Amino acid sequence: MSDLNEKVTQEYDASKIQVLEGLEAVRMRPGMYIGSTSSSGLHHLVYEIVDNAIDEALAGYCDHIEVVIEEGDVIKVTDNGRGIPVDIQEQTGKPALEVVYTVLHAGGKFGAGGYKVSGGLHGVGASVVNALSDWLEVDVHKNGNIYHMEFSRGEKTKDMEIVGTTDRTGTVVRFHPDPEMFDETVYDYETLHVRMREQAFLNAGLRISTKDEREGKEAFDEMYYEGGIREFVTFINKNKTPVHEGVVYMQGDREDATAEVAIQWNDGYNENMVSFANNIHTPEGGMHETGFKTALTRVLNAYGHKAKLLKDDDSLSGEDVREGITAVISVKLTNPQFEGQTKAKLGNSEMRTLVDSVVSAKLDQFLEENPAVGKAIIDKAMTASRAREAARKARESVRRKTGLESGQMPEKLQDCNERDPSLCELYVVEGDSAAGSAIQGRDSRFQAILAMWGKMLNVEKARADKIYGNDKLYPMIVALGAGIGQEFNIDKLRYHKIIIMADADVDGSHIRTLLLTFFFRYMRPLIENGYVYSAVPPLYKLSRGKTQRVAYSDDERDAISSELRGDNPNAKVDISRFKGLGEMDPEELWETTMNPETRTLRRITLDDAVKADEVFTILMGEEVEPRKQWIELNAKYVVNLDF
Ligand code: 1YM
Repeated sequence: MSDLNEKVTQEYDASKIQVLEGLEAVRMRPGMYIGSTSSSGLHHLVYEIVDNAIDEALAGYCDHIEVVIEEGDVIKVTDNGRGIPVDIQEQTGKPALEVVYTVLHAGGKFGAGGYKVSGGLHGVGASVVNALSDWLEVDVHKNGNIYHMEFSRGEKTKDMEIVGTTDRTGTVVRFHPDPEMFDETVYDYETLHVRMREQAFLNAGLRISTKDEREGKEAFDEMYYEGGIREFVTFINKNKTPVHEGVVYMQGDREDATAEVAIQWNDGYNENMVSFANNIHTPEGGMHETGFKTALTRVLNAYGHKAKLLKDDDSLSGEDVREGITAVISVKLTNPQFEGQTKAKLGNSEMRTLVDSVVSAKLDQFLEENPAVGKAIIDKAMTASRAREAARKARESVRRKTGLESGQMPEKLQDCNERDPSLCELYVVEGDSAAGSAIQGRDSRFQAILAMWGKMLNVEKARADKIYGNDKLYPMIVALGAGIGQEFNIDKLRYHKIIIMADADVDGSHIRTLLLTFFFRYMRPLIENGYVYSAVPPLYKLSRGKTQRVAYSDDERDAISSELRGDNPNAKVDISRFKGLGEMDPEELWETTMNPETRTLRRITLDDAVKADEVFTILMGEEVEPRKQWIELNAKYVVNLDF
């Protein structure tokens, strides 16, 4: 495995495991350890186990990992590493394997002299997964033997014993998430598949295979990328048109860290930068991104002047040189410092210096050797620069005409009385009659309504100047009050909950997708800060006699129906399906969808910016064929088009 980190010289030694805390803490406050007990936390369990296997790969001992969803949502993770140590640990008198799975924070990687590189942030590991599983078993192939152990809810249920012989080494973990701990225990294969693909891109030479056995699938999806993040960039750009051939790849080390950057420009207008530290996505950026941006702007300006592609007084801004770029930045370091609201920002300043120097040295060299690519990039940035100047002028004229700075609010907005943004909610409502009901039903003290209708501008195909001038988006930009794009200022935002309320039909998902595309492209901090929500209207109305209830899912419908029937199996319960928001009267809408006491909101996350970008591009981009394919493939899900 040429591209993986070199072997760590220091070997495992049982005394290096540090014992920190008991596992009850995990079951008391699961959210503290895995983020949440919703679907995201459920999937997090798999990542924790896989992380240990990836650490083993980073240490140079493992080159294949399998992840399988078995019947009944049992997860099985297999690697071909050394196998978790099974010898008796002095401090506890127990096998190291048992300690790793029953003691919080136990693991070689927490002791000094452990792995060169490990996840760090999410490295709470195996014992957390064990604590949150109603059943977990481990088989370690090592020393020619298969060592087997079982657990339940963090407690050992079977002592370690040898159950057979083997001619390989590695670890196999199978677990079932504890239904007492999670809102739901059904795994989404696509979510795991996308995450594993990302990990395969980030670890060149590592093979990851995934399979969903729940519907009798026989074959594995295989992911193996010799080119690592170069292939990641090609993958992200697959439905885009590059402006130059090939991906520019840059790599460099210092004694305790390595940095890799891969970039390619396409003919679009968006900047798509994805960064990682120790394989952990850092959507809030940080020092590695800063180092990249500074160096990119400096190197391209210097090259442009040197190659006489730029006039003496021409100067390209950071935004200009990043227009249409797809960039993947990946750093691996010993002591990552994660900062920011969601701990998704890298704080190590030495990574700024490292990435800056890698890009400075390697990009300049690349441009010297590939002048045609250099010219394509500089031309693209020059066009961006001119367009940005035109956009600035357009914006100023719109501002003057419409009094954007006068604080005047658009007609389509029914504002609330409250002025503290942290208490204010903006419902963006699709359709006239739904907006009418929402205006009557709302609590006008803190709930504002913005009506939207008609076909919205497809923001993927438009540049910033058109967006300011657009009659659908303009009222929203003004209502939110924080500007767009580079000028977006979250401190000026007028509402901290922006709730998209649209029907659960194709038109509804269309408007939702368009709005999310717009937020994603031009107001991304809104999503990053967790300010964007999707309202969840009920699907069914049930009534028996005078009792009326609503249900938000098929399961809930069935549960309420049998509850209403009580002991009387012949009782008639009327069930009708809500056709749309517009059909509800104001009280119904308030009670089911808007009242903070009773409503359900789904927060829109940017968990997977790469995936979101892919879907947006497919649905909105120039290429018709991938869009057709996507819609055909996902036709049955289109109703739930959410990110
Ligand atoms: C399917 C999950 O956990 N693999 C795995 C874990 C470990 C090792 C190898 C390992 C580490 C070391 C030495 C070392 C772990 N070991 C520990 C501890 N796959 C999976 N593969 N030998 C083997 O760190 O030096 C924790 S995880 F603490 F025991 F060393």
